[in-house]
Amino acid sequence: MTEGNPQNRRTVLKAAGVGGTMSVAGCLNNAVNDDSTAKPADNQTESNGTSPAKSVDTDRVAADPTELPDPVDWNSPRHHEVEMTTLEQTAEIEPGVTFDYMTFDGRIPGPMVRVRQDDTVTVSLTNDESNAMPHNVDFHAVYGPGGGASASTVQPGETETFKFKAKYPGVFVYHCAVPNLDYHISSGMYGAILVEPKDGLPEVDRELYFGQHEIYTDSPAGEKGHHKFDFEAMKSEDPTYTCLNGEAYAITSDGYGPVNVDKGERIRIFHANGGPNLTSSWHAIGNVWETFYRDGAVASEPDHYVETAPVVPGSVAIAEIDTPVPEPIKLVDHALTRVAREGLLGIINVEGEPEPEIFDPDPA
Ligand SMILES: [Cu+2]
Repeated sequence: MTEGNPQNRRTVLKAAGVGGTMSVAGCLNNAVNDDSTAKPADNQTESNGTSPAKSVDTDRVAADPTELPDPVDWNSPRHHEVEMTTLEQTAEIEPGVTFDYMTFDGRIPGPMVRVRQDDTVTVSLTNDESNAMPHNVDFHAVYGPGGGASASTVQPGETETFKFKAKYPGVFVYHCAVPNLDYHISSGMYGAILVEPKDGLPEVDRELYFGQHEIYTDSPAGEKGHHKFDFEAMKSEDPTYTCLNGEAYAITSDGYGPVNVDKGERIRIFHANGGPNLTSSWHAIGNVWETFYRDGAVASEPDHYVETAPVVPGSVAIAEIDTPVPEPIKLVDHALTRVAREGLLGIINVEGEPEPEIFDPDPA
């Protein structure tokens, strides 16, 4: 835990310009020079003895939001073999800030598992031999002890297996559920499983898969060096970073780049909230959830034209949006401090010709 005045935990900050047209988030560690976003007194970096940054095991933990399985195209029950490997790896939350992550298959959120209702699934969970801790996986799509957690608890260098039948449709979180499960989830161990209803989901032009979770460290956001996990901050539910896909501002031009789409596409977005603790007030700046499945409950009728929707920890929401005008759509948690100061932002960049009948930035 950071020593000294807790008010100083996050003195290195940058506003993300969430309301502007052009501005997107920058690295939090640039904020010390950003006079427009902080009072002078707030512009002092607390020196708390953050350790030097570690060498990284991987250049990236942020999952590519365009990588998810294709829609179900089969009409009778199938069997699936799902193999996942848990990895404990040091990587950067943002440039110059390292953290000891834990992941499924080296990415956050972990890979989406996609099946059809009444399919069967054999899950083989391998705990990489380089790891130090036991891990397991609890699928919220499973009827069974711990959602498979007890059957999949696995020591480093070993593999454990269980099988289940996906009896009910929806999209659900999976996560590590060892006794320190909040620590493991906050370090990155969560993902989503989509159980499509027997009649499938409506066709869309594109699907994207994001995950939100919060990271609790012993140093202020943006302070360069190695950030150790901070159990006291977690117990206070006071995160240092709140991330989309595991890293600060990963899916923006300051990270790995936005997702580019063509004007007119209809897009389905899966938003997994791993938590472990904070509800997301999920919102798209410059757009609206045209169709919204609360908690990913696809067997229920969706809502329409929802501006901001709660996505509680341990759930995955589904939204479908239309893209009638070119613009950067900003995916945020409308608890906007998390956007301005904790790293949470993703951009969908809609490309195409202007549509002044719908939006005219400069009317005559
Ligand atoms: Cu774990």
